[in-house]
Amino acid sequence: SQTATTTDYDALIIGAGISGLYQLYRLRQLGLRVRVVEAGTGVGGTWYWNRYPGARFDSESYSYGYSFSQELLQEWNWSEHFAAQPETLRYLNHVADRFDLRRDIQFRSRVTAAHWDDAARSWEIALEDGSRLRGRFLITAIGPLSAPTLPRIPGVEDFRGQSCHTARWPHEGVDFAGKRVAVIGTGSTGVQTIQEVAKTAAQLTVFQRTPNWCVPLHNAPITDAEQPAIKANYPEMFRRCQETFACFLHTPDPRKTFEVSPEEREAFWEQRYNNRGFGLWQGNFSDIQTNRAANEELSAFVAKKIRQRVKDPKVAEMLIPKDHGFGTRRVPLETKYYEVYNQPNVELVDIKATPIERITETGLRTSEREFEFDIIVYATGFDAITGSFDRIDIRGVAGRRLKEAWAHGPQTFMGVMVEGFPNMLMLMGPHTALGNIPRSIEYNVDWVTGLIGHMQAKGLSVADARPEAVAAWTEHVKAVGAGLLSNEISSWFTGVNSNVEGKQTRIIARYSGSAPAYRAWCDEVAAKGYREVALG
Ligand code: NA7
Repeated sequence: SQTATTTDYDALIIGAGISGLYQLYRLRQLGLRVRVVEAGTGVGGTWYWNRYPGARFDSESYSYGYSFSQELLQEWNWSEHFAAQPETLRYLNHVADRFDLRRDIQFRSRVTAAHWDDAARSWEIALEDGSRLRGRFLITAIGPLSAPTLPRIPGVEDFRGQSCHTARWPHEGVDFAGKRVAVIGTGSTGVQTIQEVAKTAAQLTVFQRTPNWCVPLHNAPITDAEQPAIKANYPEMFRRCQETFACFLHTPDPRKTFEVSPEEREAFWEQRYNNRGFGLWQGNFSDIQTNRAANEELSAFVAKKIRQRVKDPKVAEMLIPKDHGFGTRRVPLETKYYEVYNQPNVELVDIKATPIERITETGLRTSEREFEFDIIVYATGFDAITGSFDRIDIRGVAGRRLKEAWAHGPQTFMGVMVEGFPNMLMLMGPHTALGNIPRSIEYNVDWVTGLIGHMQAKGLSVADARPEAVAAWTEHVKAVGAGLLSNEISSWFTGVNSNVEGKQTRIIARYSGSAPAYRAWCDEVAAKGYREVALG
């Protein structure tokens, strides 16, 4: 509306997950009036929605928590090196309570539209129930993996048993005991689910389109003896996370793969395979993600492990990826995943060879067979990175739609701003460095808070990225992504989702350079007074 000149809030934040909670905390420190709108009935974001059995960290728990409060770090005890979802959700609820965040959050509030009002220099958002809110700044804390996608297979609505996407898991849980269960999808979610369901289901059938390279998580409880050492080491540990490529604890080896002898290489990989977490992926030789021959060597090592662990050689071959090398997609971490296929109650179906033709009332039908199930689990992933934006009708200056602005791939300034969408600030938006997500989030939030604080100090109310800054950033994103094997492979890293119209071709969806390089760029923009941003 042309007449409205006041705003209800200084800032509206969409989402009460890890980024929304911390952004609220930081903006309060600036004295801003902030409202968080959250679709769920509670805080936690990813950890609120993804309640499927076996959901847990693949990053070390202590490296994943917030780092901004010494008191919080010292009072919270993680129970395992890789905590399970219920514990993480408890942690995020604890954070919300401890910092009294809930009074500024409204739940059950899904945002359907967000429109920039040039006259009022503010954003107006609409909720599903028709209500509207206004705010000077619009901060999207909507997560890179929050728009779940069901498979585009005919008959999905016909199934009469229980069916569920992993990211829309019922709060009361699902009992698999004695049931005939299908799991569709073998990404990191599918792998975690399958391990768990196989324990109680009468019969588990896994429908696999593309196998992934999975390696052992090696989870363990944190002992009473370890706890104080972890707490004493926090500053050093977070410093290490800031130095690594993607903020994980694992440091790459500076050597190149073929600089060491085959025996030494084998021993090095063996050691990494037997260690906790992402070591084999993030802590490998420096050329493993760029040198094809090196990557093939490593892939052969992991293939050998799969063959050793799966008894039926035919099944083992089905589980070994043939179309992409190790680490070129997100590496699922597992706990006895491969051994599941040695169980008599578990069957693996290759749906590249025999595609699912239809979901039926009683199960599903492949090109070869009819199956009956009590439960179908869809572990089919997300319309990643841009998908969470696409489902909100976001319009900037002159009513321009964000979805159209990004029709040929996202264009942003540092993944935080979009030209023509003033005062919209994205946390974990496209072309941001992802990696160990809370580490990246804290940086993003601090940067956004810095910009808003700067504007506040100078009495400015509108910020828009300059077109040349967007062009330079988009070029930089392309440049740092060149030569990375992962950018030549279809996955959510490259914006491909077979279940979403128009997302069949690869794009560069995320910033694939190093986190330190990302931060250096953003730090410099702030240090030089935000010259790349038109402020008014
Ligand atoms: P992913 O990694 O995108 O995995 C989705 C899985 O579902 C993958 O195996 C897909 O096969 C499969 N899929 C998707 N659509 C279909 C259809 N239509 N038919 C059969 N199979 C299908 O999602 P996740 O939830 O596992 O993980 C996402 C991220 O969340 C993860 O990387 C972590 O960072 C947290 P495909 O490989 O496409 O052939």
